[in-house]
Amino acid sequence: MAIDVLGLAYRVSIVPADTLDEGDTLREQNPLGKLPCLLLADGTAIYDSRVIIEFLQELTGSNRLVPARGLERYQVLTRAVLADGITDAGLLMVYEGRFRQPGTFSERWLSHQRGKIGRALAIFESAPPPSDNTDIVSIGLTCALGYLDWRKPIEWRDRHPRLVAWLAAFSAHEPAVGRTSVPTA
Ligand SMILES: N[C@@H](CCC(=O)N[C@@H](CS)C(=O)NCC(=O)O)C(=O)O
Repeated sequence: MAIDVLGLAYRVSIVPADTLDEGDTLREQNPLGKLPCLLLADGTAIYDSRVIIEFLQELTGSNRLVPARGLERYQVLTRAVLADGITDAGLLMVYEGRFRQPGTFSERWLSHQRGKIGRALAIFESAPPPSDNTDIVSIGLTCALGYLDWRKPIEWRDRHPRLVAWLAAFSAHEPAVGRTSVPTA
């Protein structure tokens, strides 16, 4: 989404990778085997998504997604970490189902992750970001809510009406959301 927002889509090719495939070149590019990973023409690999966003922003000479300096920069980065934490906890819940045999899931672990998601969602529900501004927070929150909708580690819509409205409003404001969302059907 950041690539799209910064007008760099024409310079970047999206290459699918399989994080579970030991033979996928992803593990040579990012030893952690995680996506996203930005590969430059000279072979330099840049990860994770926050670092990629900072790099792309510097490339375009803008401060559009992350403020350049001052307390505002660290407040925005902290909110972005809170949004990403929802995705990270959701991923760990999904992986619990994916990597363990049925019947061996740890309810304590799932509940631990659910707590992180619930607390972070409560903060955003009480103070959603402006829906008419695209930055690293609104991008991260859109990805987090999109991930919850996609993989469904928890149901979030019933208890977060302001976030439901925020996501609809932000998606209407920022065309990159529609262009980068998971295809349905
Ligand atoms: N904080 C990282 C999270 C990256 C991440 O966890 N990506 C998942 C996407 S499926 C992944 O690659 N998981 C594979 C794994 O953890 O082995 C970022 O924002 O780039």
